[in-house]
Amino acid sequence: MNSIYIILIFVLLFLTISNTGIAAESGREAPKIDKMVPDKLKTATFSMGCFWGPDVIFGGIEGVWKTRVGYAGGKMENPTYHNLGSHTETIQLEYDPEQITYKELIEIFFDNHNPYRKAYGSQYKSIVFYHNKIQKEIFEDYVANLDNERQVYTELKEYNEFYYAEFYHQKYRLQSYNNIMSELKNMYSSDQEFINSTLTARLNHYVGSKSGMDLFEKEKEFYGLELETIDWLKNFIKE
Ligand code: MHO
Repeated sequence: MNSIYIILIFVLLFLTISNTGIAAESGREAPKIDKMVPDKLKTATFSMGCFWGPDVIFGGIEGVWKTRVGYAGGKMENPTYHNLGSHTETIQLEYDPEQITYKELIEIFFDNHNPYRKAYGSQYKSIVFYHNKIQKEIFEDYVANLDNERQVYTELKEYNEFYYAEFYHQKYRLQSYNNIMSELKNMYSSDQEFINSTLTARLNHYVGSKSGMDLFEKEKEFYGLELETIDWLKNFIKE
């Protein structure tokens, strides 16, 4: 008999705790698109100049679900923007290989920076960090088949460690749009969630490039944004 009461008390206690948990979270509803992220994502890591640009570009690629910027390739632990050591500005992506291939990502990588120029310093080097043998071979094949004689300065390195850049560098272009940011603040409970959100990756692409209308039209119902914001974006995106 006694044990039944004890169990009952625990059940009630659990219900109370879980309820306050939900209540505390009320008003914070992650956008639907962030719940649609496929399970089996793969990671790609590239350095291609200032990381703000590639964050905008890859954020608008269908099949790329997450982007984040940071530092990689150097020796120092916990680098920061103003104390980089030998690290390089780097973008890291999570993509669905059934929607986009690594070869296609490599194409985007080459099309969006100049791999034929030697970088002035380690901060802006061109690097492909491969996560496995297949990625390495795809990169090597791609370079071997470039039909020109110019020297490619892109380095090929085995992926080792990626340090997140400071929050203000993440989805950098998006962060300057206060109208959208104030709405987003109600959707995420941490910086980490904001950084790794598909919605923020997409929005950063739209405001940073004024393009991506097709993807916008396709996905906008899953963004969970106010109608006013959707209309504002529709006008803002040019193509
Ligand atoms: N200092 C350059 C590049 C910034 S990027 C994070 C600029 O202000 O545009 O290296």
